[in-house]
Amino acid sequence: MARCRSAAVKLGGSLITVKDRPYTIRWEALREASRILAWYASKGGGLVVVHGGGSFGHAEAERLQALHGGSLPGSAAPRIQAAMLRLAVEVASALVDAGVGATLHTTHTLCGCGGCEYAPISRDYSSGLVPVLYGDALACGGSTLIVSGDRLVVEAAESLGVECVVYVIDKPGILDSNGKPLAVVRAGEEPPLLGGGAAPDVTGGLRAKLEWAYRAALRGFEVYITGLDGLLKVLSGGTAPTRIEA
Ligand code: IP8
Repeated sequence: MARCRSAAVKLGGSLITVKDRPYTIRWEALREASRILAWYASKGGGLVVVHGGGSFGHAEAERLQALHGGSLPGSAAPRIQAAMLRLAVEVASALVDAGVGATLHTTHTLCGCGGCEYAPISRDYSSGLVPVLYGDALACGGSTLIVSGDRLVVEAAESLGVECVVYVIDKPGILDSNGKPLAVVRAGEEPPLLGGGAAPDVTGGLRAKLEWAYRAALRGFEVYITGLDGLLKVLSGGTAPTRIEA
């Protein structure tokens, strides 16, 4: 386990949910991810897990946005929070069932309108537990702020001082124009296939993820955007497509 002795792992909403079917979990993918993370933690790897909104938070936010003429008033936050909490409980439970000492933190109580507080996460991480947090929503003034898990995973990595940031998605990496995963993408490059899918995504999809990945690489983390096979390779000390370089 030479390369990543500690890692912040973002389980993408596209990986753990069926993004175009509201409130539907991809159980096989979630259980497989949980097994890999349990193996890593059992080998002594320090770990924080963040997950995305998929067909829970994104679908709910999009539905409420349509209801309110394109914007999200502060009164929309509770329903999005409830949707995310449902998913978060399932993710944390799957991790615990696989043997991970997962401890769930509700993002909307850790975060304020100006930023998030990572001390409770550091406390649990220092005790050998695996903090779990997730993309979420909170009421700020008169509107709802969506906090992306892609951002949280970078901030959590910084505050815990882990070595690697791994974004796990439902593809084997960032794809080239032939649909093959690119081995490396350098910060600022514009890969060809970033187009969003038909499923709702209120935080900017793959393009926004890549921007956060670039920031993490520029701040000195070893960063990957990869699939479940890639996650296993990276956490085993190897490398996998797509490595994001500064
Ligand atoms: O899927 C978004 O988190 P992400 C969470 O990590 C919500 O961007 C509430 C849509």
